[in-house]
Amino acid sequence: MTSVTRDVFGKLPDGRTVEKFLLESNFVKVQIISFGCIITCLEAKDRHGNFTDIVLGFDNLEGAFYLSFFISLVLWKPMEIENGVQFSYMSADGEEGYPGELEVWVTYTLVGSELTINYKARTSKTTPINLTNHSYFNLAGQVLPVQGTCFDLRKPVDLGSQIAKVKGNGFDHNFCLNITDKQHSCAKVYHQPSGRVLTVRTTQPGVQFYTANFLDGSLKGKGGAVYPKHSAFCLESQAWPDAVNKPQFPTSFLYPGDDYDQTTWFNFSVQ
Ligand SMILES: *[C@@H]1O[C@H](CO)[C@@H](O)[C@H](O)[C@H]1NC(C)=O
Ligand SMILES: *[C@@H]1O[C@H](CO)[C@@H](O)[C@H](O)[C@H]1NC(C)=O
Ligand SMILES: *[C@@H]1O[C@H](CO)[C@@H](O)[C@H](O)[C@H]1NC(C)=O
Ligand SMILES: *[C@@H]1O[C@H](CO)[C@@H](O)[C@H](O)[C@H]1NC(C)=O
Ligand SMILES: CC(=O)N[C@H]1CO[C@H](CO)[C@@H](O)[C@@H]1O
Repeated sequence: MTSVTRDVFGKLPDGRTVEKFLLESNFVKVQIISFGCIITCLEAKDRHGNFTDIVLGFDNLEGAFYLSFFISLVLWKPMEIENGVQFSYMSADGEEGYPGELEVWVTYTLVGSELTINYKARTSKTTPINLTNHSYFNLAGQVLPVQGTCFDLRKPVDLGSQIAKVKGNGFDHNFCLNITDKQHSCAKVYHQPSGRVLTVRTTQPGVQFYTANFLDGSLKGKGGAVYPKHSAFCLESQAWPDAVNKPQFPTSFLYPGDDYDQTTWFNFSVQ
């Protein structure tokens, strides 16, 4: 049984209210705000049953980050649903240069140890759509095998020493998933000291693996915590880079009358 509680998170500079939703199961507590649908806090049990927040973030809206770093974020309209919350947004024709009025729904549900994120959209004109877009390094459309490279993460590796093998700052790359089913396993990350395991499944064709290469310890996060380089990772399920120009890639276009429907499952367990 998941409880859902709703409260005020803060106010935007223009006075609009940002709400927060706390979803709580016996295994996971997650807080999501209506500004950018951001997960501001996610607590998962370790092998001793202790909850700890395992996402980076900031205590409040004033925590410069949300406002100055993510100024392209928008305020979504929230609705409480069973086991979760659904956010909707109407993107006007031409917003950020994209054609069509796009109605978007993002739904977070928590059941037991698993957090599910479903993305749905409808458009009035044909448009590419990629709801987890962040301006990260782009592989420029070349699909290469990972075998024999530092990118071969198909078998477990020690993340700290693997990052050192990547040229440049660390991982910030799209991995092309080998889709055999509508829903497929995408990643498993194990933290030995706490016993926590994060497994990710998705319906999306790719995942951007990012190892927080641009954090440098200058940002002050929750409770004054300092976030150094490589102190976190992101697993962003997404369309492959440059799919709009590559007909051989899984399509990222949404056509009028069709439904965009993508889901990612984050399962927090212990081992
Ligand atoms: C985990 O919980 C146990 C039992 O409540 C407690 O004794 C222990 O100190 C906690 N460990 C940490 C790291 O918080
Ligand atoms: C993709 O998966 C199929 C079925 O498991 C396998 O036969 C094929 O070799 C895989 N392709 C790549 C590029 O790994
Ligand atoms: C999707 O967004 C990612 C960034 O998260 C970007 O690298 C990729 O090029 C985008 N793909 C498309 C088809 O827009
Ligand atoms: C989450 O992962 C655990 C451990 O692998 C598994 O027992 C559980 O069934 C998973 N939950 C769901 C909803 O798939
Ligand atoms: C492909 C794509 O959508 N790129 C955009 C991702 O987001 C950044 C920052 O908002 C834009 O500058 C890119 O154009």
